[in-house]
Amino acid sequence: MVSPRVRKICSDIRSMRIQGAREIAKAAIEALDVQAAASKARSVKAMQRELDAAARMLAAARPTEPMLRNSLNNALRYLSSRIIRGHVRTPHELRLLVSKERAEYMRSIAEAMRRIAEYGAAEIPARSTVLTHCHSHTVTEVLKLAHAKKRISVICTETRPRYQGLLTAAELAKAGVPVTLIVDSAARHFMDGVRTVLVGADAITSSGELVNKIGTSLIALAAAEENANFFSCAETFKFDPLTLWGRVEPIEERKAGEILRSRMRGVAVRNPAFDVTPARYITAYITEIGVIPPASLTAVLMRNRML
Ligand code: RUB
Repeated sequence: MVSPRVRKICSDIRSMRIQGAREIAKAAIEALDVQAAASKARSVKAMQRELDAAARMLAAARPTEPMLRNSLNNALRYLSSRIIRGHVRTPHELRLLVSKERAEYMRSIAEAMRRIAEYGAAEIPARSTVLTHCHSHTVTEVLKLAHAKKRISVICTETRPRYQGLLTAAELAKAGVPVTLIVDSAARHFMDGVRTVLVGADAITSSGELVNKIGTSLIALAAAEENANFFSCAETFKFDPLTLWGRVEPIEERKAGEILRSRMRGVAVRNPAFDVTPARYITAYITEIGVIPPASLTAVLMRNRML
């Protein structure tokens, strides 16, 4: 039985009260811990079944999120390997292990973020302008560090229909980074003064394509036309291993109500949350293991035994 607190976390992910691939994945790992703590299961097997059910519900909350799926799969695989080896004998021991796993996950993704910020800041020329889209917790860390080292300024798009760009603008302004907010359709207009575009990632495919907030691919086209570098700042957990086997990343389509408050007679509304930027428009992925061009990403992950 999935705990009501875990159901609430799922609904916060669906409603985007929790947004951004990284925060969603963190919330899911926390939710496993919540599930284990609340569990009344009398056996390890029964508790494992509850954790599996919670993980399935969490993974379904936002379909375009490999970091969410990868993080949950990794955690469940680790728990079952410890159980199979006989290291976990009681529900209480499993609870402790889930809690330890959560702490280790938080430590490792904080370290990944720190590294991405270092690698990313190194790619940005001093006193230059960077354009970003939507709200990526990874990108804002890079921008804050780059500003501390190199005095940059940032242009950020408001990001229709949910206006996550306002979160970016507020966060950067609070950190003292000079930031200008523009409407999404002004990105081309401002691109001639931009040296670098930084965006986050929801999913990365085996052919190096980037799945990110709707509008990202138009910004990549404008950047290519102006010869601005276009980077995606992404933990390697954003890579979807199933795309190696031909899976096509699903694009989440959200309700029309996010675009129009009331329906317009005779007008259909489409609201895809993400789009796909082809690899040829991406200079490189800035990851915790280095700055990697899309064409070599799969090979590098394999070489590092991450696939
Ligand atoms: C957010 C978005 C972000 C990525 C990466 O979309 O597209 O660029 O999720 O974010 P939404 P992070 O607001 O629909 O979740 O770097 O924080 O993982």
